[in-house]
Amino acid sequence: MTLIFRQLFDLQSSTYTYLLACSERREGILIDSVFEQVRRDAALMRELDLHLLYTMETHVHADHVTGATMHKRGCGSRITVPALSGASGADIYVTDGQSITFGRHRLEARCTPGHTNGCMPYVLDDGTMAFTGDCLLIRGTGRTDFQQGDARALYRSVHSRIFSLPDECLLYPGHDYRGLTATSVTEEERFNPRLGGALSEDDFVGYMQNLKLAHPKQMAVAVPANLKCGVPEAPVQTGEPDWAPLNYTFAGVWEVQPAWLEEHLGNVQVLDVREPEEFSGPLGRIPGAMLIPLGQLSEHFRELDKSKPIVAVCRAGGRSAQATNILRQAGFERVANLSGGMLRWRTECCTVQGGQG
Ligand SMILES: N[C@@H](CCC(=O)N[C@@H](CS)C(=O)NCC(=O)O)C(=O)O
Ligand SMILES: [Fe+2]
Repeated sequence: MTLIFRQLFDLQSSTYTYLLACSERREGILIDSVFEQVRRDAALMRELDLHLLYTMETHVHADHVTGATMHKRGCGSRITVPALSGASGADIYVTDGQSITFGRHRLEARCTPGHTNGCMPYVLDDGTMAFTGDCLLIRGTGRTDFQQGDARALYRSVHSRIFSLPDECLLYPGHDYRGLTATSVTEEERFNPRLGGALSEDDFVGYMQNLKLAHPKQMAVAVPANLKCGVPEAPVQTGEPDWAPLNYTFAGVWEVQPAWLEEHLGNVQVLDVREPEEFSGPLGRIPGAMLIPLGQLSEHFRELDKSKPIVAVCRAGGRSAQATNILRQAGFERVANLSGGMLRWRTECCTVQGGQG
């Protein structure tokens, strides 16, 4: 029973989202999802063949909007928030000591007020990993100057609820502003410059009173939205393409399936980006496909019909994925990659022009 674990990053807010899942039952959870990354994270869940059971918030974030509601709308996941967070619209209001189970694994909630009242790190059942949210960062801590921030409470929370975990327990923070990814209990106990080593509660209060950080840029939008679990103010313009049932991959490519393309060959422009000898070679080609080898694509944009969506194809779907990136950068909006290229096209018995058997 292996734990599937991914640390995902949102560059805009320096937020970490954690995916944890049970390899046997294929059930997973996301801790601190980000609104702008919902499409990416949903793609990863799909590619790993995982069912999202819960999105879990460590607290009401001030710097980004949670993706909880959008995930719920997309796949029916249930929203958990800390009971003391003040957020409404969740499915589960988590209290101290409560367990959240996914497959054969379990996370236990640990209440740690200080950054906000409702801060709730989660500890994995075997004590090897904890997700600290903004309570404890790597060689740092969450700020205590807004929401219900309280430096004394935070010092006590970290010492009693985090430093009491096993020494080797790996700690995964809600953010890191330097690109660091993980730390451990013993490391932070010894080296945290705000509250580790011999530093006292009064030392910590003095440190925090003089942090003088600018407020997060998104705060005015993020806090009210997160108090409603990330329900968007206005109907969301998702930017989802509507000309075909496209699939977004974790690699960042929009893909179309062979069966759809075969039925809609007349409505799109099929662009084959293989070399000429492949185009006339044994794999054959898609009826009506236009040949522009990938290396020459940027010199031939004018030959493409802007009024029709473009589906790019190659042998196995790699070069054509790159072609879709090039076309998007050049301003073509309705562009997709043929999933699996000619190899899959043939496996699925779609119509081939030329080629062998
Ligand atoms: N500059 C960041 C703000 C960063 C920030 O305030 N982060 C909060 C987390 S919600 C924090 O507690 N930071 C502690 C620190 O940076 O020491 C932004 O605009 O989003
Ligand atoms: Fe925060």
